[in-house]
Amino acid sequence: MDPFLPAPFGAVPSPRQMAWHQLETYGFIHFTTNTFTDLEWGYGNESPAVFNPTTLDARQWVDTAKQGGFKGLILTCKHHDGFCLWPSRYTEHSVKNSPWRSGRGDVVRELADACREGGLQFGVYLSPWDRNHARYGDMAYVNYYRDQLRELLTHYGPVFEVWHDGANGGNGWYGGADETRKINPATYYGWETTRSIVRQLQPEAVIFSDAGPDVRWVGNESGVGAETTWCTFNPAGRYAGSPAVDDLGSGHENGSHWIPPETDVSIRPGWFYHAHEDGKVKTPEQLVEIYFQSVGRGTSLLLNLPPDRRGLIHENDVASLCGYRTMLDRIFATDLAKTARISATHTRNPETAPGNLVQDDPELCWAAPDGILNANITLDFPTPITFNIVQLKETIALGQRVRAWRLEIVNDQGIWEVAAAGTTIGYKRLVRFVPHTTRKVRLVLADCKACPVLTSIQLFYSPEAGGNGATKGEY
Ligand code: FUL
Repeated sequence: MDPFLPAPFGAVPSPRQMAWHQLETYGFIHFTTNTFTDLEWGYGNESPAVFNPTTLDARQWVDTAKQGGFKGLILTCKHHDGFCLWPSRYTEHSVKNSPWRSGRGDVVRELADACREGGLQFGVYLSPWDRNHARYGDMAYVNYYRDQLRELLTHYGPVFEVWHDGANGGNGWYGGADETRKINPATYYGWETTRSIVRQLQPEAVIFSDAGPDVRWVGNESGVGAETTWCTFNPAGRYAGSPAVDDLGSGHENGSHWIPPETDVSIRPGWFYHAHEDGKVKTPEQLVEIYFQSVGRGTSLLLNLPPDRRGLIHENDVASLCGYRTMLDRIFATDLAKTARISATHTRNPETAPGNLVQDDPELCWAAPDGILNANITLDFPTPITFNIVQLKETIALGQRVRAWRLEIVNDQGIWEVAAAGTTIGYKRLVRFVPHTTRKVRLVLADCKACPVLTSIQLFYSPEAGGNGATKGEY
């Protein structure tokens, strides 16, 4: 522990969670028999013969994700229909009985390799609910699930995230039984044991579910994080598929564990590719909006890019994603805060000077002395700046401390005026507002749970940042 820094406050991220926060955006790949049957949830009775992408190219998925600025890809190795995209030795219901690559293909291998080659992280989604498996509902299936997880976590190199979705039980084919099976999601899967398998085989991987243990669901599939986002969370009594509660987005201010939210959303209306949705791909503007409302609210963004029947990400999706990236690059091209002389009402010591906030160095921070629960940081500019976006970063390695802040400017009359305000900051907080021109800006940390510690403050100007150019809903 650095002697110049304050002691950590409350629950703090583990090293694997810190690495995950820094990814910020990564992609989801939903692909299975559904792609060929036009379904969202396969019933489990699909013949492997339907799985036959004509020109599957995992490198194209990786290239597309990289063009979007994404740092990883998570593949639906098995969705609820039970079809496996790798030749699992525990089932015949997989690519090995499909015509694709004459039954010798392995989508998991192709994507894991392409990710490694392209410098992306690779993650796995393995649906706990399996509508194909005859033994779904008893212990034999849970063992099967764990065996499959072991295959995926042993044979395909490093995995950065293991995704357990919460859809559970219901009607299905179940090896021909063709019936409805109900399980108790709180107890059936024995999650503690399954998690220990992940920890043992891939200690660096974060585990996602509705309740963590490393990353939690944001609580909706529309790409929106909560205005107030605490990474702290009380997971007691929660599990994958817990009845929906509306605290997933906001978390718990004094939560016992660090379990940050992940915002998952599809670039199309559905999670799987459907030709009839080719005209409904989200526009670059909509994706930028999602970025501001997810990453900009302290969550990570998991954006789904479903390959089509060729096994390629469709041209419309590629075009939208590139458009989104170009817009973001333009919006964040120039950090105006860098030209400021920066001072603070309270500073802990010379090592944590306020000038650190504009250095663009995640290792540096500004910190207030112990016991200081509100402080101001002032930026003086040699010439007036015009800006309409603020980006703040809290030094989350030491915990989430800020409960309320506002950004003020000196207006034409020389009076301090509020430009923006918010509650939590966390890993990253972005707020857009009407443009202001000024030579003096101050960040008022109005209410903190412990002495504040920030990593950066950045200011940008962009006429295309969206958010209706207004502060509405932001404070
Ligand atoms: C949900 C599933 O039911 C959807 O099909 C999709 O995979 C989504 C990401 O998770 O639980």
